[in-house]
Amino acid sequence: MTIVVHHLNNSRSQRVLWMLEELGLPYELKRYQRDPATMLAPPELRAVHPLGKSPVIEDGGLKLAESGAILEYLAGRYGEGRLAPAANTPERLRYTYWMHYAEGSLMPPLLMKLVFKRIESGPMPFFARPIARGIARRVLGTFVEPNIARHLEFMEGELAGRPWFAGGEFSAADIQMSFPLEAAAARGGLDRSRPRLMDFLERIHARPAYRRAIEAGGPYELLR
Ligand SMILES: N[C@@H](CCC(=O)N[C@@H](CS)C(=O)NCC(=O)O)C(=O)O
Repeated sequence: MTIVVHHLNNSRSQRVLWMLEELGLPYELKRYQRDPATMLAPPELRAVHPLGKSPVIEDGGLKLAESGAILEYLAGRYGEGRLAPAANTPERLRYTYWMHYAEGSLMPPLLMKLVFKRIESGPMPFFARPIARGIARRVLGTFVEPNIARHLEFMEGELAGRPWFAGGEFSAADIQMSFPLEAAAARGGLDRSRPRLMDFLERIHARPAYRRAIEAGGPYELLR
């Protein structure tokens, strides 16, 4: 049975394609395009899952959303020991930690940055602009940007002791961490001052399965 991926262009579902390519599993893509003005998913995705977000996969009778859950499911069901460290090891605990951290801790400030930047520069009545800009700048400067900087510092330190997030071996946790780190490089201030994180991005971008996933999923350029 071929796995179906409900794939939104330029989105987190890229990670699922990459995971499937790493595992060498066949899959079928159902494509959805973001609204170019709002960047939101089209309403058809709500017929797939009540939240109307991507990724969602279907595997036989199973339908599953949430990228971390999907990656863990694929590793458990089809990995045969690949891409997930053995249970009850320090590597497995780190794998679980980063799997949750990516969406639970790292994405929220990056998303806040995107939203407040849009408020800062978006269209609005002229009389509201200075007030809205002032609030956006204050939230960005006092809360969002210092938070992102702390995350970057933390992750840079974590990669000092090991090449991949879970340990010595590449795992699905690295796939899960790719999206927030790519978003951080596009709009979160991740740059050459964090050489280990930049090196991580270079190493994942060089993986053949990553490249095949980009070819399958279409142009992938995260919002700035
Ligand atoms: N935590 C969820 C987030 C899902 C999510 O927000 N997906 C975005 C794609 S990057 C989406 O569908 N956005 C379109 C929209 O909100 O309309 C996951 O990791 O799967």
